Amino acid sequence: MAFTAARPLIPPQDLKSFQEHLARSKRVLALLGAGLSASSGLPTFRGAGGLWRTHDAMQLATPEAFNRDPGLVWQFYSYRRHMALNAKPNPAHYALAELAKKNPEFITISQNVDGLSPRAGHPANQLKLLHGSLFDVKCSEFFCNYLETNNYTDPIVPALALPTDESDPTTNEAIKVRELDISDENVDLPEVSLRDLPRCPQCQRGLLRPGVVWFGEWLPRDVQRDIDRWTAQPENIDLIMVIGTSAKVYPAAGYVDSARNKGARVAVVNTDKNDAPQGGMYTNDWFFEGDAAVIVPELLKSEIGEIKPEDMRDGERTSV
Ligand code: BV8
Repeated sequence: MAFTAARPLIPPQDLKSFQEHLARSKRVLALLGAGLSASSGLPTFRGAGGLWRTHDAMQLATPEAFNRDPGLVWQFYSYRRHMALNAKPNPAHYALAELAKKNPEFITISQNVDGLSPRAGHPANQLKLLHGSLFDVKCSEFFCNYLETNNYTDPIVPALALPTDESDPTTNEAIKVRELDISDENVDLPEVSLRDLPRCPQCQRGLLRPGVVWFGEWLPRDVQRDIDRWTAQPENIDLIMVIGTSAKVYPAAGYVDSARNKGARVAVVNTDKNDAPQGGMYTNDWFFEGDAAVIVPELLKSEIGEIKPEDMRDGERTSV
């Protein structure tokens, strides 16, 4: 999918004042949400009314849903793994990675579990994956600490393979398999039985579950500690960029106010003018309305130059 960067309508005076502030900024934060990956073809949580098939996506992202129907929850996550593996980081992912390479005091807090920022080469020590990753799996047994990172096997077990439609007349080859989009409620979901779900190789008892943070679960302590240590340093925070997030989920959304309390100016990038952080917008803040994949590279160009297609080398796609 070619990313033709249409010349965005960023008001020149806003672009100028933002880039002047960025040039002066030493300690910078970014808070990322699903909107950052929207132009990579990945649905946001709010997109499609927050539904996956007929289910509230936020309800599926809970330990209760997994205990009730682990097959359905695994179909939801296997689908998202498949989509993310077949998506590509966009220029905004690369631009943020470039700024991180240039400024070691630029810390990025991501709510995204899609793996696109790591694949864009974002330095891992400056990228805080607050809600985990689709490509980590762990045992669901309370007393088992089994964790496997960077599992890109797709599907993770044969029973989670996407149903296909071999009768698609539009194909010219003899048998061209077309994967069916199971996020569409009109597509039948294959039966998945408990014994076909991924099992923990360590305790041999528990089911494996996606290595993401579900609602009602604590955030990864080490990640939260790292962020809190960095924000608690005596120096001011000069800027926080709030990119493609509705900033409604906590504790993640709370970092906007913590940065503000440390002197930060706020720059929001969002397609929806109404999706400003709950604390509201102050006079010397910026709201850049539009597609993050187009606006973010433009905003950061003064610091990192142009993001050219040849710069967009996609990293971690080991097993596809
Ligand atoms: C916890 C991983 C302690 C899984 C996720 C304080 C107040 C109120 C509630 C709470 C509170 N503290 C805690 C809570 C409860 C809860 C919470 O916040 N609930 C919300 C719904 C009110 N928080 C928790 O449960 C957290 N844990 O608090 O533990 C505890 C422990 C025990 C008991 C009690 C408490 C855990 C939260 C983490 C949950 N896991 N993800 C998975 O992904 O499946 S959250 C998940 O949803 C995402 O990670 C993200 O955080 C959130 C979705 O938000 P966004 O990413 O912003 O996406 P969204 O679709 O909403 O918006 C997209 C935006 O992009 C829009 O603004 C749109 O306009 C814009 N956009 C679209 N296209 C583009 C674009 N912008 C630019 N360009 C585009 N092209």
